[in-house]
Amino acid sequence: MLSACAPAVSTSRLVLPADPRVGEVEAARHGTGRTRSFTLTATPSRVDLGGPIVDTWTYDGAVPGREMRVAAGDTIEARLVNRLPVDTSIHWHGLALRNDMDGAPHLTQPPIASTTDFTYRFTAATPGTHWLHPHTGTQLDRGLYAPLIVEDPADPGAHDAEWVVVLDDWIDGTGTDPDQVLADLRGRGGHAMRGAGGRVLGGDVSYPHYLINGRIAAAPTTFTARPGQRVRIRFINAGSDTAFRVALGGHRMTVTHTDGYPIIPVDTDAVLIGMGERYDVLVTLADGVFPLVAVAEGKNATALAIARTGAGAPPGPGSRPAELTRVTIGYPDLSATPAVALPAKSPDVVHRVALTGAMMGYEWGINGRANDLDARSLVREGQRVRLRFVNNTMMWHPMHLHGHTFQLGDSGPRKDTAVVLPGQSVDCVFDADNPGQWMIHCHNTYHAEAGMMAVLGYQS
Ligand SMILES: [Cu+2]
Repeated sequence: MLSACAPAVSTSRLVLPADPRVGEVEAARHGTGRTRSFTLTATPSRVDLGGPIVDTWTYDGAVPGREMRVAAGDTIEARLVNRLPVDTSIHWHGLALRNDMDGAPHLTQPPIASTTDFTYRFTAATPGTHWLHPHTGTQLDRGLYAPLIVEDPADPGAHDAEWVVVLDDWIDGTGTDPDQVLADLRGRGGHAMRGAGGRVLGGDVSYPHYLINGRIAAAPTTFTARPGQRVRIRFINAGSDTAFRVALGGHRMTVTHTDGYPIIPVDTDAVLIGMGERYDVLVTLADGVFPLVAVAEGKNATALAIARTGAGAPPGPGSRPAELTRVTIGYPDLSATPAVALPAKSPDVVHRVALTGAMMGYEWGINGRANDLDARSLVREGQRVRLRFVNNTMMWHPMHLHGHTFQLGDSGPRKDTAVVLPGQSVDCVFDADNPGQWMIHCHNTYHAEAGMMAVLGYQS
């Protein structure tokens, strides 16, 4: 069963992050020649979520962290200053970047120790709605995340304004912290909320707060525009254990991008977003005040933001627009545009990636192995690869591959994070064009930390 993963590493050479080939591929990326410099300080902070005051960890005191926005081809030079009491790192989620800057400790770089700093430097070649977050322990479930928007000069820009909407589930500083949450899940075998609310996409953790752009529903942020303006909304699910169903009251949405890549546009009333996923939509705003609602699936709670183009009282924190229960698009409704669809080709290598979990205890794994960075699915540069995620557990998993944007099946959307439902399988197809060692993992922070991590390894 594991034959695809079994070839002995000793008989072939792994292309490691320091391999000259990594630098050669980087040099071949089309760059603008422009360098954009940033400094991020990961630091303990006291944050107001719109009522609740929490002690947490942030980038530069803000939740979400300050948006990083560059043009495709710019070189990002980002100095991370670690003022946390522990190691950290930054992963640039969605970018196909050089392997040694991917931010996966122990795989692509040493951990960045407390009171030290590290400068990331890489070409941001992949346009789209991306984001950044630590790849260390449960840190993502604190306040350490920020949007990373890579603008596409080739994008027609058929919109008047942009609204970046970051979704999150929040527990840190409310009498517990994510490390304690993980310890509690392990202590009681986890899965307390599985199937809660009758939703397939429930979670393991009951959060006290759900946020849009760092605010609870009782104190929402407001996006202001003029009636008739066309707005590009960039949704990012930065949650750790929550799928969100989003809708804008009084509006339909046209979905244009999945995980940063263009799709053939599809109209919908609502969009379901797993952890790590991004969707871009276009809406033409009507005249008035409208709730943008994110339902935490299976958790009987919502997050809220307001779109205002005219007069009126803002909708209340319990708003549940009718659009939430109308049409919700799913993967079968989506196709990559011809420009980014993969040309037809039979795979050179197929890897079966079984998602596994023990019946007892809070243990997750890939192909039965927990957090095993030596459990590599091996590929060679130039190969067409098919990863077949097979979910043998009772829980859903948003599976993320670093360094690549795969296509779902032979004609689906391009993505880097794909929801795999219990008992189902999902085929992720890509060309191996970014040599190095890359994480494959569940984007449920607690599943990943409890073992659902493995590696896609290039060999030469
Ligand atoms: Cu999972």
